[in-house]
Amino acid sequence: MSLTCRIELAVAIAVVICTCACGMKIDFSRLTHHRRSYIPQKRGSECTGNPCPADKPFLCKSSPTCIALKYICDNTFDCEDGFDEEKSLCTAASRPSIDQLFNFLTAEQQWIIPKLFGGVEPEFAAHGLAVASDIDDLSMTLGLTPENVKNLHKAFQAAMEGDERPLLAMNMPERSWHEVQYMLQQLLDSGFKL
Ligand SMILES: [Ca+2]
Repeated sequence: MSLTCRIELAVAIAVVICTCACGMKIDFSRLTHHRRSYIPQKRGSECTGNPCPADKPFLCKSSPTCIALKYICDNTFDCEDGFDEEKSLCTAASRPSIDQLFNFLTAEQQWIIPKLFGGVEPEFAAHGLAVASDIDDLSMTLGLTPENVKNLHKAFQAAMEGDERPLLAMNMPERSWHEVQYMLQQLLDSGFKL
């Protein structure tokens, strides 16, 4: 993902959170105009929109400080509360989008959902992959079995080593290999840990 895209995504997250200074959970579905059925929604009547100027559109969470886009996720705390460097915000900003992950998981769902994601809905798995920091985090979010966790380790290892055989043993169709390897590598490159 290009820097521009990452910044746009970070801003989208920020707008979702910051235009509504009500302490809400992030509504990730709004980042991708995707279905929102599984994301808890809560909107307070006191939400009035983002008060920041156009050149500093990012509003910190617990202070009225506005900062420029270039200071989001740049490893320096610019918000007093550190919100511009918050882990979940920066993780989501660098990952493949939820729509990309959803489309990928839907295309591969016959084998990948039962083997790696405990049979959950592709939508739920996509959300988990977009925000989890590592396999343990993902496992807790999705309620995965030890078998799923073992398979996830094998799958990421296979992608890193360029060896499709462990995935073929999980019923991955041979034609899916390059797409699967690409997506798993994208997740690793964006900071997803094993
Ligand atoms: Ca910063």
